[in-house]
Amino acid sequence: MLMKITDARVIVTCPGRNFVTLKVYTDQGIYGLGDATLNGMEKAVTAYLESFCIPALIGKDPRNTEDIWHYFYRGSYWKRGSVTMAALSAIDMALWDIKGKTLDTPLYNLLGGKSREKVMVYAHANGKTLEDTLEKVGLEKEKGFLAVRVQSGIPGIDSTYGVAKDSSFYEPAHKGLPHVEYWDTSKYLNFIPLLFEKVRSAFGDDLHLLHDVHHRCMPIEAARLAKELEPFHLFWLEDPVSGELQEGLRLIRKQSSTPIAIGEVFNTIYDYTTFITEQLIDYIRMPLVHGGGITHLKKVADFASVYHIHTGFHGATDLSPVNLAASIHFNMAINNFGIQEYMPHQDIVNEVFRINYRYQEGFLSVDDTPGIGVDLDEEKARKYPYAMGSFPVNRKADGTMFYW
Ligand code: EZ4
Ligand code: CO
Repeated sequence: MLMKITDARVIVTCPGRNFVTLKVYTDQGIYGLGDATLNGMEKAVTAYLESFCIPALIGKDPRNTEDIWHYFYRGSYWKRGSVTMAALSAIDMALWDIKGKTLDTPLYNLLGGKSREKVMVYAHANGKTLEDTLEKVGLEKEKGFLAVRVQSGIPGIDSTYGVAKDSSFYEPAHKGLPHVEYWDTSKYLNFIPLLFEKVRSAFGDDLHLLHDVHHRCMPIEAARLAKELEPFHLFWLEDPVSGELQEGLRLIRKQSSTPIAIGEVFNTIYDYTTFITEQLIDYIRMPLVHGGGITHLKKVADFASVYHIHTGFHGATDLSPVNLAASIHFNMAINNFGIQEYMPHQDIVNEVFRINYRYQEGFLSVDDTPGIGVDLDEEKARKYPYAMGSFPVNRKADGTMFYW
């Protein structure tokens, strides 16, 4: 049998926030969906898909997921990079979706079947003050979560990334151009160990606790933090330093046994080689949607497993339900799954996307719909046109630009 890609389209919709979805059509009447959402850079990914990838896809056999991946990766002179890899991720996801639908089987079956029935997820607790944060952790625990990421406003710092002013939902980007936020690492470092001491003593030893530093420390500061948090047994400390300096993790590692997760902004295995081969981290954060899709992440996860490193994919609400469903399939299948980040999308998002997963008592599971199993209602999607949004930028009190 022959099978051919006949067309593909990019659908950009903004039910509360922007999502970019690639829809790939075949001559067999089957189509596949892939997530290409890159927060703040949605139009850049769309332009690359529309100006090059889609015309290059037409006529190819969608079943050749491996060759098509390499056509866009090796075949491209300008390799790697968030924008091009998000586009390639969407292509890859859509083709695996088609493969599952063609073979009438859910994606996890194509990746080795089930290693588990459901995947453990972590929730988010963000409070403006220590007391507020303690209360938020309690609320997540009541919803059955076994793992909670704890972020808090810091005394003396006006606004803290990841801690929403309006706490009804989590949205790191703002409409329009970047806001400026001011940052003070020493205030942060003085406060966080106290926060975790309180959370641990309030909720006991069983609850898994996570924390995201958002790349805000120098290696030696991160080493101090990891060491001071050691008594509170974190599940992980995320992005303690800016991840492009892989050698920086050696300093942290020498000082502390606090597990480290890194890489939500990475996009290929080459961002991880020192981390993995020197066992400098414990969890891979790079998600399917930004790390080259299923084809590439399967290789990264397998490589990591040799070094006893687990997955812990990024899963904030600025990644679409297509990515989340694909991630659950992937997590069900691989042996070295660790944890999956989970924030429920707002209801209007789940009106645009028809989802096939559900949350129950600390875990997510997917049903047996073939392929990835998520669909997109294009008529509803059209009701929510693109709206520009961007991340805040960070400056120190004296005005110096600071990292992400
Ligand atoms: O900054 O989803 O671990 N989660 C995070 C998120 C990310 C945003 C990026 O778009 O760090 O808040
Ligand atoms: Co993060």
